[in-house]
Amino acid sequence: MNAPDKLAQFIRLTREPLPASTKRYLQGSRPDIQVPLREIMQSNGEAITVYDTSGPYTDPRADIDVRQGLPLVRQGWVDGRGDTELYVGRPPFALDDGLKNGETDALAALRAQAAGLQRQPRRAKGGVGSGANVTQMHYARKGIVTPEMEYVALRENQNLEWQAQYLGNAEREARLAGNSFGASIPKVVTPEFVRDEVARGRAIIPANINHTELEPMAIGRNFLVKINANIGNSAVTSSIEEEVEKLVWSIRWGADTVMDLSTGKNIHTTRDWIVRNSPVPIGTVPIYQALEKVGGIAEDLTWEIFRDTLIEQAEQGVDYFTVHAGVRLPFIHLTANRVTGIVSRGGSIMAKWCIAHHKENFLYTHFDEMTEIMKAYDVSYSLGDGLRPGSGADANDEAQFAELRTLGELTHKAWQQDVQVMIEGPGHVPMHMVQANMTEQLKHCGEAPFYTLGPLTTDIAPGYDHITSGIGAAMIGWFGTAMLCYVTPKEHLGLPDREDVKVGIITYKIAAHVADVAKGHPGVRARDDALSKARFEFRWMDQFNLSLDPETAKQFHDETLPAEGAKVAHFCSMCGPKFCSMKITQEVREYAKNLGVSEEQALQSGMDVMSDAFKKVGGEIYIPIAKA
Ligand code: IRN
Repeated sequence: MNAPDKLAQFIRLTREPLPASTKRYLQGSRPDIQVPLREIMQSNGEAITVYDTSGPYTDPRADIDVRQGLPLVRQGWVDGRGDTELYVGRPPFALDDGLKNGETDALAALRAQAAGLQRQPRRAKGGVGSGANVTQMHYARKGIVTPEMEYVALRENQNLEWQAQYLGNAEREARLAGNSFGASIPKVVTPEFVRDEVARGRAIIPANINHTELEPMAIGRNFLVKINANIGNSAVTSSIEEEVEKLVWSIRWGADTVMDLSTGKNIHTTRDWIVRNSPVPIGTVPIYQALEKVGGIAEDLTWEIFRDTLIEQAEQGVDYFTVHAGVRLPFIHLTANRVTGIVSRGGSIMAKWCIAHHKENFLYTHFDEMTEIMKAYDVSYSLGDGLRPGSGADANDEAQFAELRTLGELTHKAWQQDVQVMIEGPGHVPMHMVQANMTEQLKHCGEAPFYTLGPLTTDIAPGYDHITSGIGAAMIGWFGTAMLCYVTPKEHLGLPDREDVKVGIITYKIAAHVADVAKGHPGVRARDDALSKARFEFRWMDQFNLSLDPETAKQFHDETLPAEGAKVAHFCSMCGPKFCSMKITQEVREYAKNLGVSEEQALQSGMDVMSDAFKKVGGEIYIPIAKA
């Protein structure tokens, strides 16, 4: 089987909806605003809806051909604004073997068109440098509510009916109320609220005008916490098909954005495949590709090569760029006495360039020019943390915070041109030092969304760094981080495979969800409550189906009790039939009901009976064997 066919087969497999799940759409104010959600139906007839990142892949009605890419859900919205133009972009496959083999640009373009992957790019009318601006922030600041904003608003509201019931119970609501550390989370997200958050820079909607396959989403402290999964080949391993597989796989389990960190061969084509087949925003670190273009020699990088790379990727539809513009020349010496020096790939590339030329980082000196490019395509900045700590010992040091303050300064510069920004954060930070990161970020970066890598709370568990970092991610998510960059069990050890990607995502879905619950996001507890109820009522299949990873939950259960009958049994193999606490509670309730007394009275009378019996046998805890 050839590679695209193998991929098509894999996609058929991942097109299976998750168990008991149906894709539904919320209808917006115009026919082409249809917001997906997943409805999980329980055996008692009650349904729970959950946020759905899986795109058309899990919609049985969608006709998907990976060679053609996904349907262009945003095309009408972008066209409708009438402020963009088609133009002749870069030749495709600029760095791939096609051109290296002597193929002309025109031939390469034809080949790409035949493959259904080459699209004529679009930019703001007038192009880069004309001042034209097509960012969501620009519209928001003009008071325009875009279809993207309305889409996001509908998407953020989950289980409104459940909320009505829950919020009606004042005692419970008060007891379980969250602490959002100063965030202002609305009870119902409206399109106007989204517009206001984007206008203030407190949220971003990463949505390149060339990524019309995108189902928009928001990243911001007052919205649900999001997670990012990194995929990408390296020079050593992995192929284009495998990368698209990882994309489809990642969104199936809940990745809200995906970053393509490819560094090896076919970097341009891999990205084309990924963007054309992605319903979630795609991020990249363009300096990686720029480095490929200069044969891996950091000193040979120039602003011009970097600028061309930005435009090439913006034309393809990349939604956000990690840019390590805060790695300033005067900060580099601050890392000299660190235990782990500079651990960011992009950060170390820029540090090497600065030292070699003894010049200020060209990403810093050309920042305004770069922003001109971002606004012509609506690419969002993800300002990179090139000086993040790579060990607990280096956490919160001057190098890290000097860079963070610079990222704050650059945020305000980007906002002058209405370009959307989020700020990347660490890294490795012990638990007691996590909150300071959020506090500093809020202080210096004007509430621009924070996007952190974990942080890893200890360094002693290679092989388990999804857990060491999941702890830090849950904490910092609660304090206000808007997006969590996942870490897989293979972190520090090797390139993750499909199973590692899934484990990383599920771990981060847990971190994001517990943060949402702690912050008091309305509606998010619905799933916890439904699952708890199913557990208490021994509705095993419902318990599996409501979980983040139904397959694993069912598999673990079935390892010891595989029979179908066990799926309705009132116990599991953990405690066995006699010691199941939930079963005993239910028996108490049943007993009380039969006696026509309250649960407390039933318990008391049971206690009295046992107390009498105890006294009758002498009232001793330890009874001599002979007497017993
Ligand atoms: C996220 C927060 N801090 C770093 N990240 C991610 O790390 C970033 O989004 C990208 O996926 C990756 C960049 O790594 P380097 O180049 O900084 O090591």
